[in-house]
Amino acid sequence: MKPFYITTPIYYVNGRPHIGHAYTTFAADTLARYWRQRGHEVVFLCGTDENSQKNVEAAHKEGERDIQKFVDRMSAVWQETWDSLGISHDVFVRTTSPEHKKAVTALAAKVWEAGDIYKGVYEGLYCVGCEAFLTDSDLENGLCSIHRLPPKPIKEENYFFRLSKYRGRLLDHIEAHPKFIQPESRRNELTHYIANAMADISITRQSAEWGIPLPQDSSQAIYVWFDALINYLTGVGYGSDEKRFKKTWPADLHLVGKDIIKFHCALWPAMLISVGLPLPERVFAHGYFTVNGQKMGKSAGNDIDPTALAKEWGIDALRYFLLREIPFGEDGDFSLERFKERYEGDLANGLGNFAARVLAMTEKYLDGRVPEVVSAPVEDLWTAFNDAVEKLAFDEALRLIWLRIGECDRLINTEEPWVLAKTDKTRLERVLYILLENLRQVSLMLWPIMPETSEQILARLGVLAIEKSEPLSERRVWGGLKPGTKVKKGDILFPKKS
Ligand code: ME8
Repeated sequence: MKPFYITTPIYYVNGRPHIGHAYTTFAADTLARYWRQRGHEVVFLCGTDENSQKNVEAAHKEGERDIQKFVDRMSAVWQETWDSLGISHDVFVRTTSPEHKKAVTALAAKVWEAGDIYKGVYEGLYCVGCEAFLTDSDLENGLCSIHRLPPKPIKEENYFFRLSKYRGRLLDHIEAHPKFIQPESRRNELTHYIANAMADISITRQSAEWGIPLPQDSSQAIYVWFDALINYLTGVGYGSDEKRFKKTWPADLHLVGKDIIKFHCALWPAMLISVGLPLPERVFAHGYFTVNGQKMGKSAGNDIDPTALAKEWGIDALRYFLLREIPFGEDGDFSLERFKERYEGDLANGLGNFAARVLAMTEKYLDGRVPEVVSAPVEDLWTAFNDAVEKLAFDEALRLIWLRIGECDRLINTEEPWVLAKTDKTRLERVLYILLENLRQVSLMLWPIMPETSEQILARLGVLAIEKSEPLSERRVWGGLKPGTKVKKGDILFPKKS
């Protein structure tokens, strides 16, 4: 069976990862874990985009003349960051690796043979921040609307890709495959762009001191986006391991921010059609978030380091916050104040308190033993939960879980187990079973989003960790918590900070 193949963008190494990069990567990690938990083979790709002028400038700024040394050092920082944040990627691509370079050269040669590359003169405004030529609609008062810097006027002879030739085919594909670009607002944006604005694109730079040379004219370096997009192929064996490549490609999901949707939904599919490869199934663009209402960035000095936050509050709390707070696909805002509110309210007083209460009462009134199974008194949540995750509505998926936690809290308050312990042991056992089994169900559901917390609760419930157990289809059935199992309360899951 074909593995579920999911990718994040490969990030530039001109700086360290900030919380915006962690956002995309956590979302992709959640989906990778979601499918693994459901028994699918998954290939989850991350990486670094290294042949970029931005990286050269960053190296120079640090006084580093050896660009390769600089990107080696920075790529390691990105890899270490993802490792320390528990990202479960299977592949980490680097675009300065010999395999990637070789495959990019081979693919460019194929596009050339297809007659899709021609020599021309480019005159226009280039923004190094975007690594893109800008059009009028990208400018505000003469500055790049994203980077707020004046673009560089460039006039040079270079090579063009016949992107406009693919207009009709791209539009047909988008129409025939409603899932290809999501959410729908982005799909409409792209359809409009492809139909009205998309033009041939220059895919080489004349004087680039850094980059992969064009095989047919080595005085020119291949444009960083043309090179970077190909990572999604080279990361799974294109040009080096055909068997692996055939098994894995096409990607099931490219996860990107809305800033780079045009590259992924116009240039990239056109390149693939040009060389006769199938297109990715789905590209999903999430929104951008600000920090305390301000655009996040190095120059603004407000880019937030995800590792520092995770160290203080825990990785799972950060994952929870980002995926719960900002509806995936929409823009949002990050503030420490909101983060603390959700930490206290949803995690410490919500999930953490629910788990602690149920486990403590079982210890206290039932000697820590799971009572007899009670048949399902509540509606099955799984279908709604799975639907939400599969449409990448992570906030909705989490809201459903927290509604269930709220129902359980109300059950505790109305049944008052501490009274039942003295008056009605049978009823007490029934109530506690329902609560314990709900806690188990909720933990199984939470695993892709908050893996560590989920494992901790499952361990306290005396059941197996996710990866060591039977398939989820069996585990998720109500009544899986076996009578007699010993449970323990354990430490506080989300300690309060003040
Ligand atoms: O564009 N909010 O790399 P990049 C949400 N190398 N997400 C954000 C964000 C924010 N404020 N800031 C950044 C590149 N991101 C290319 C990609 S892929 C073939 C090449 C995330 O380092 C979001 O995923 O500039 C965005 O698309 C990405 O970082 C841009 O990362």
